[in-house]
Amino acid sequence: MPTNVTPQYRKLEEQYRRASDPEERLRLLQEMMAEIPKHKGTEHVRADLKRKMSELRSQLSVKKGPSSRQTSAFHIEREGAGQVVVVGMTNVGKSSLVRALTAAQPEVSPAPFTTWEPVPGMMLIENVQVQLVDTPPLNEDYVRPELFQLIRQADLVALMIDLQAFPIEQYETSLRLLEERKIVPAPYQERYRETHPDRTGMAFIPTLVLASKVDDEALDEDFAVLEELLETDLPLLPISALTLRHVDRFKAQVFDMLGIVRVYAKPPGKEPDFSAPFVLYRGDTVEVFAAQIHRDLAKNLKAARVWGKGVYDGQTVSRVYELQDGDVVELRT
Ligand SMILES: Nc1nc2c(ncn2[C@@H]2O[C@H](COP(=O)(O)OP(=O)(O)OP(=O)(O)O)[C@@H](O)[C@H]2O)c(=O)[nH]1
Ligand SMILES: [Mg+2]
Repeated sequence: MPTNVTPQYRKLEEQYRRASDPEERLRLLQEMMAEIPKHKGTEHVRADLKRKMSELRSQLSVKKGPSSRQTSAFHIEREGAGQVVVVGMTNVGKSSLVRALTAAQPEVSPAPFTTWEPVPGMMLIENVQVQLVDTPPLNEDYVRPELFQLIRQADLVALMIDLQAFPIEQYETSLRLLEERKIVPAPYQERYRETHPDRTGMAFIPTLVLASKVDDEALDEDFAVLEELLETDLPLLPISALTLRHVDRFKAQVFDMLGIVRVYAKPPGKEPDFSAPFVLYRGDTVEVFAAQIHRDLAKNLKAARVWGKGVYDGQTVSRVYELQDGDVVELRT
């Protein structure tokens, strides 16, 4: 454990050790993750927390499978390299975006309150599948509490505002409604810490802001004005589900914020299969990669050779070497 963690982190870690309920454990891990400072020295701990979280998430989703008859439409099984939920007020274009970027077909309509239940789809980013989830709108009156549960467990929130309909107001309202349900974008964690000493049950989720319906160049100008006016620490990106403008920027941002690292396995004497990346996360080591292929492989691992950005071709590295996106790895046992 690093020596530079806060007392709050130690408290959470203690609670985590004593907790036996998987949902409680997952919540505590999320809080620990939110609490831990983000720098090089804590990368390993964060990678470890992430791994524990994803183990628990898969445990929970197995438990909630058909056998236990949990059929809530709001429980979306995570798939792919990360779960991104598209969140926002009605009519901003959430369903249109999920329709445009995945094979899912949620209903789209100019009438408000079209979507009632979340709909997941898979979005391809280069050669990695990421889950994109359409959700029912936020609103002032009533929102199913399960929606907030879904958002809390997501890896990333894409908060959508409509460039053609009071985007600043929509941004402020959406953030307020989320905060009322104890969900705060990750970059605001520090500020929140100062104003709210008691952070029990809070979730700090990585968030980006999508200004929708930026269909053509004329609207690019409106977007530039919004960029000037909107006071936010969150990444703000334009997008159009209609003309697909700026979709690549959105995908690149998602890739970056999920911290995805693609690694290719090279069987000795053979070429790697570049169409089948192993998905790891920033800070993951050779050891983590080996464990993903097979548990025993990690145990018996002696060394590895790596071809990639941070090394010379075929350089021998130890099991704690941190892999980078695009690395090709040959494991030696
Ligand atoms: N011009 C333009 N219109 C869009 C775009 N995306 C969505 N729309 C329109 O906006 C309206 C609302 O779209 P939806 O995708 O249903 O919006 P939503 O956010 O899912 O709405 P709710 O389900 O009510 O929350 C529809 O009439 C869409 O055709 C876009 O990129 N450009
Ligand atoms: Mg919708």
